[in-house]
Amino acid sequence: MSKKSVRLALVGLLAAAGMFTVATPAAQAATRGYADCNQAGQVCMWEDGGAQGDNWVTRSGAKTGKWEIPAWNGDNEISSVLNATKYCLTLYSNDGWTGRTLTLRPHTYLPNMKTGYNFNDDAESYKLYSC
Ligand SMILES: [Ca+2]
Ligand SMILES: [Ca+2]
Repeated sequence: MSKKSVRLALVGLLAAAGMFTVATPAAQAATRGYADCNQAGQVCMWEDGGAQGDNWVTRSGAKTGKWEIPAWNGDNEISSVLNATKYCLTLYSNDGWTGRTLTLRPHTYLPNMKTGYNFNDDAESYKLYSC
């Protein structure tokens, strides 16, 4: 079973147990699209190519730093990335800023990591830094 299937099954179980209410689509936050992310000068990462699917990461470009991609909300899922900040963005294939890396220069968009980058569904943590 894929991680996504496990996640969906878990949500179903918890909902069936009455532990929480499943939000209707209208109640969920709108997925952040390419245009909004670009205009805001942020880092955004999406489940699918072309800035589609779940928007797992939205990070301000106001300051540098290191962040985890949450284990059940983005790890090994990212297929497109926009770095609309003035900083360099390095993706790491493992938690804790370890493993293989892929670096995006400032103002760079990778619309489809399935082709050519050898990093599809691979990123688990990331860093923003001056370069
Ligand atoms: Ca993906
Ligand atoms: Ca992670």
